[in-house]
Amino acid sequence: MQDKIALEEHFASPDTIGDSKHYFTADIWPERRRQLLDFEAERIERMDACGIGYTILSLNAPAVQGIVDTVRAIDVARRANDLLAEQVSRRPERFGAFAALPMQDPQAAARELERTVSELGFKGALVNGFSQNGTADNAAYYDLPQYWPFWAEVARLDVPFYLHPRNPLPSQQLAYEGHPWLLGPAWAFSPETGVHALRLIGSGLFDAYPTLQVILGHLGELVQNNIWRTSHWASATGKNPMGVKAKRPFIDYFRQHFHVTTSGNFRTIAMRNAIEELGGDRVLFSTDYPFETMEEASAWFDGAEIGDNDRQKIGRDNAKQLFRLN
Ligand code: GRE
Ligand code: ZN
Repeated sequence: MQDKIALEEHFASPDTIGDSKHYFTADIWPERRRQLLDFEAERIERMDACGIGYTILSLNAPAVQGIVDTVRAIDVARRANDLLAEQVSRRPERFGAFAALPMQDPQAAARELERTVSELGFKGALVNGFSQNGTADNAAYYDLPQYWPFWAEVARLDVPFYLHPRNPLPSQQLAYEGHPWLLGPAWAFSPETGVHALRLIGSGLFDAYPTLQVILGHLGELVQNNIWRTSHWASATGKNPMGVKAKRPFIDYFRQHFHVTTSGNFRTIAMRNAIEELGGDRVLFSTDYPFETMEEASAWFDGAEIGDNDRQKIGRDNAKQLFRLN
């Protein structure tokens, strides 16, 4: 398929490039490093070769979310966003931008979102899970009350919020001890991100801000796979006596406030499941470059056994609509 749009496509700034290194062996890292820092050369070549017309770029992970010093988090986010804005302005027909946000300070995050969306034309934000706030062993999740004014700003600006994975903190990795291969994309990214998404739902956030739209990568970060059971037990209308605040069944919020992308999960059964669960309007193509290859993502997607109407929507039209692209 030509002219696909991809939404989870990463770059790194000089401040954040080191965060991606440990995922790769020493022989592979120099190539990934080069690809993360590149905008105009290899990235465009590969997009052309793979039929990807437009990508919305975002910073690597955990990057800003892993910076304990709030002043530095604000500074690194701003510099990364300015670097990205400069690159996008050179090729606005090929690149759009998601803002990195210093969520350690909700007011600063709201201001940076306003700046990047209103002044720089960014399409929304991509945030790498909870933020380490003040001390390294502190995780701030965005359902907490101090974030609600931030969400009001997201709703006011009317842009999507992409909740991207990061690993749980070392103090929360008991189940992974002795099995470091379970961390990162192999497993830990998805339950960590899925729990965060469910916290947003359960907090009643979407009752307060009924227009908010959240994007999850990797075909739904396991939320999709368990949504009936979660909804069955956790909803206020269900069996759970533990004080969930959300008024309606979880599955309703999942269907009305979430989109999922194919980033890093090139599995037709899982994509079909997403189409059935959320509808073909809420599934969007992405690759997760350079952690995955555009070639594998595109070859899989272009040939996947889904209807051609769904392929057009997932490959391009849904993104055009969600981000109001021409
Ligand atoms: C990502 O950010 O998407 C990512 C990493 C590290 C490994 C794989 C991956 O940050 O998809
Ligand atoms: Zn990613």
